[in-house]
Amino acid sequence: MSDQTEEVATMMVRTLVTFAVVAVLGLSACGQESRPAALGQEIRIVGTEMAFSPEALIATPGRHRVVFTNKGAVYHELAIVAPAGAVLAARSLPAGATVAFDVELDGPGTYRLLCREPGHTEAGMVGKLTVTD
Ligand SMILES: [Cu+2]
Repeated sequence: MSDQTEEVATMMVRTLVTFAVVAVLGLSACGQESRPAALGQEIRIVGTEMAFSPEALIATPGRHRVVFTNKGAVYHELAIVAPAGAVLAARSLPAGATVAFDVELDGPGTYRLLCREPGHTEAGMVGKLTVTD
């Protein structure tokens, strides 16, 4: 092999190793979604037709930053509903948009995630946020 060929081969190996590392990191990130979001950690939720991902989350009580992304093709909403029924926060987004907002989770209980765009809740676009100490 000429020096140049060897250099190209080395670069290709490095690139492959980089891809492998990124893939492994990506996989482990997916595995963490069901873990509790500690205070100060972002709660990331993705909406598509017709589901939230993840559809079940766990968080500690208190103030959290929520990042909602609409990866669907139509408008989707994320409404966070307290156990007693009060809507704590709601954002409706066009396809491809992302919004970040803060929500105060007052105490332990089962909070609901809803998309209230016409027909979406009925089609199963709902989720669950369990708040536990
Ligand atoms: Cu929706």
